[in-house]
Amino acid sequence: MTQDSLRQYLSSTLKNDPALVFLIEDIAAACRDISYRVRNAAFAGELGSAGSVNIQGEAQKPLDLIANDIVEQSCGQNSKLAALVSEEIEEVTWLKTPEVGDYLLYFDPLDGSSNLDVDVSVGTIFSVMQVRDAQSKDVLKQGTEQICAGYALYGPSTIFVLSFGQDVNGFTCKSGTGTYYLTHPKMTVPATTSEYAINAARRDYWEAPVREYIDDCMLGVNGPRARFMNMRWIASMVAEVHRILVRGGVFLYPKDSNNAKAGGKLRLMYEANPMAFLIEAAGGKASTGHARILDIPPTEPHQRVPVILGSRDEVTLIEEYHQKNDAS
Ligand code: AHM
Ligand code: MG
Repeated sequence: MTQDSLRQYLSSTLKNDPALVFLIEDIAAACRDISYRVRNAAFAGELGSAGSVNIQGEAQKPLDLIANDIVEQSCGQNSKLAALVSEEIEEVTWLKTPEVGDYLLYFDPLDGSSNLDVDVSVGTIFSVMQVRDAQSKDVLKQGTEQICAGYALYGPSTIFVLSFGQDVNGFTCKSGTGTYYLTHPKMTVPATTSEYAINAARRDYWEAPVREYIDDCMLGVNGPRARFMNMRWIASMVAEVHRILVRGGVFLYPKDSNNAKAGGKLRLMYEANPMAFLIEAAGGKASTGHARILDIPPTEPHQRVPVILGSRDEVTLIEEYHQKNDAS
């Protein structure tokens, strides 16, 4: 079987936009380097904690910071990249005076990094938007403005998944050569599913509609779902979204009484937006429980939001639990 390389795919898909081709290639190259650093971290003394906290108040791992630097260095020379918004850096990094058409790159350098020490899959998530007003240093654009989003998953293989809003395509990095080949063309999310993912340890914090939905799932064949509902929790959103793009499912990180003050757990600009963009492009749905994630007006670069995404009918059903609760 002949597979296109990422380079071939990008140059045929983005014929008129060489600067975007360069940017995606730089991101993909950064992900290859991060993958290498993750796989070799134990030899370099790069596991464990860095002893610092990020803007979210979360302990940083050495690899969070290393991954951030790798993306910055790999993409920072792109003449059309105006700014970087990273989970690990409080301030927006402006690289130039913004001009119309310049790119803005939002990224989570190492999602799921609490899994590093236990050797469970982690990844890099990214989103690209474009400057619309010259001279305006504005990175707070809603998710519908994304022109491209994707992630790299560092699991048994390193896979780079990408969408410009139509198809979602996955490219596996071939060990030895480091070339990415199109191995997962046109990934789609089935409309229905019997699999959900949530951190059930937080049950006492959940709002009523989430608790009712999960309780109904757990009742299995004897409950309102009338079937066995399988459960998964990896604690790396990037790995959960990949599973959903491969075999369907639903992922929830809802607002609850413990994270409500912050607005939720996951970050809008570099976690929820890019994943919502990919899931919608693959035929799925992404919601807060009340509204479409891509329609959320951002208020700050590190804003957190509730996230419910995956198979379309299942997300709609969870929204109905919220509507019923609102009406009662
Ligand atoms: P991170 O970006 O600091 O790794 O945090 C985000 C991660 C998600 O990947 C995952 O879904 C969630 O946090 C796991 O949370 P929990 O610790 O409640 O299982
Ligand atoms: Mg993350």
